Amino acid sequence: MSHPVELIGLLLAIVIQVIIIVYLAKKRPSLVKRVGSIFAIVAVTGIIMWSAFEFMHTDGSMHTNDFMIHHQIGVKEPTKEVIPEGKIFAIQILKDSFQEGNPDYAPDVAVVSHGDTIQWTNEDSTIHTVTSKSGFGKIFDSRSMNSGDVFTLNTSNLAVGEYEYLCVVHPWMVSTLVIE
Ligand SMILES: [Cu+2]
Repeated sequence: MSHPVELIGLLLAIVIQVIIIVYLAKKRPSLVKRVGSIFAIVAVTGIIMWSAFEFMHTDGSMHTNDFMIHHQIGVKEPTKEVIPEGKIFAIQILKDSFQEGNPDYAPDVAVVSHGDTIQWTNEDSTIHTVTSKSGFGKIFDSRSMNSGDVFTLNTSNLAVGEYEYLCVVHPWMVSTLVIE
């Protein structure tokens, strides 16, 4: 689930209803059946609406749910388009690279000029990362990259030298970045 806040809210609503039903079962058994069925309808409606919102959000075409999320976790800043300075150097995360032994990052050793912008594109069907081996992501880390995602790294903030990097999901995927 991508929205833990909503999930907690839903669970809380269910727990509260259960507590009320248990309480009524002790005090007024005759009321339980009626109250119980109302709660059941409310719960089912809630779950349907919740998954509908979830669907609309993943779909990306409707933004009704964005309004709700903003209220819960604060308004997201619109992502700014980063205009890279210097050349762009493309590295592919190859298809089927998740399988141990297959070629992973291409080129395996990327030699770039200081100031170049590197763009890793995940051309595989599964999640990968681009994570500096040194400090385990301390120098650079793409975090989870879904299929089709692009990770951009501006090398002007990095020192000249050799950097090994790996995929934390498939640690046998190791390649080298050389900044000259
Ligand atoms: Cu991977």
